[in-house]
Amino acid sequence: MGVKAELSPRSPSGVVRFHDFLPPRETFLDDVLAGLALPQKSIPPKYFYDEQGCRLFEAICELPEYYPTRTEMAILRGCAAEIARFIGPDAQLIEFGSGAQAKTRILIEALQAPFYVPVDIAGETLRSSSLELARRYPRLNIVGICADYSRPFTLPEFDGAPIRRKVVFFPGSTIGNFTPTEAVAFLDHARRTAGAGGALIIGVDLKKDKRLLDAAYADAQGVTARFNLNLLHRINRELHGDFQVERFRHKAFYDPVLGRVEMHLESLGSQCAHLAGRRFDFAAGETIHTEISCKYSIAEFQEMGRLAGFSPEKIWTDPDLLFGVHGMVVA
Ligand code: AVJ
Repeated sequence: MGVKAELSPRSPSGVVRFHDFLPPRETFLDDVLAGLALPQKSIPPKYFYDEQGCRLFEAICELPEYYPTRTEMAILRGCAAEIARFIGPDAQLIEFGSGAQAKTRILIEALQAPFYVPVDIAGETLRSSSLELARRYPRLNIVGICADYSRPFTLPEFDGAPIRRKVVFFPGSTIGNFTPTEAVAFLDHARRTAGAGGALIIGVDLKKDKRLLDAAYADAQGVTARFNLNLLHRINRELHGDFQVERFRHKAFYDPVLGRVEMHLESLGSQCAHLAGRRFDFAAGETIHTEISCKYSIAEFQEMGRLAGFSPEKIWTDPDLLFGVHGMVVA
């Protein structure tokens, strides 16, 4: 863990620095070993995002079938002034899972927010996006935190800065990767991060027609398949596993009863793979569950916010009601 000044203070006043709270590599190995030992083998979706996974996710966001990113961007653009009013002046914006920070720019521009704290597990992406943002907005102060945002990390202090409120920004419907129970616990963590007087701006994918959702998670070009299969490549690369990646296939479907998309990696035949001296057997058709993506109606999500100590105040949506951006304040 360390603090490193990557840029000296720039004119007129902005500063960029980075803090690292990276989980050790053993955490990845332990999580994969534990997940593969379960009756329904599974691996947490946060491990999708190595540098290659980040690139593939960026490509997913450009797909014609994957509506969430462009819809949320359009909502943020169209409602930027109103969102800025909701947030108010002199806010510190804390973004969980900041990635390429394209959505951030819309808010930063509208807000003139002087303090930005992106938190992301992918260190290179965090550094390059933050430095690029700093070039565009020279007065912006940025403290990039390289961390798994679902685990504890320390928020930076901005000495002598006039910060009126902390606002957690969690776009992209990443909250959908948690089960509803986990999501409430995560919202509670967001509320404690924002603190008294704080707020939350969170993007949440809405429930909708199964055909649209199935297509969004199993695109014609196979980019989502590559994103999913990259998890096995990553295990081979970083943990020296011997998965035969070409003998697995991407599987994704919306379950309207559970209100969620599930992604799996399905074994194309009976086979085994080795990792850290252990052997894992796969029957033909057996799957590794890699992701859930829960979808919520506006009312369902507002109720979850209340359970976590927020009071839901605003909802911004697109005309087709594909996606919702919620504005909530700490109750
Ligand atoms: C980044 C978690 C919001 O669930 O839609 C995209 C990830 N998975 N395509 C989602 C994802 C497959 C995405 N989130």
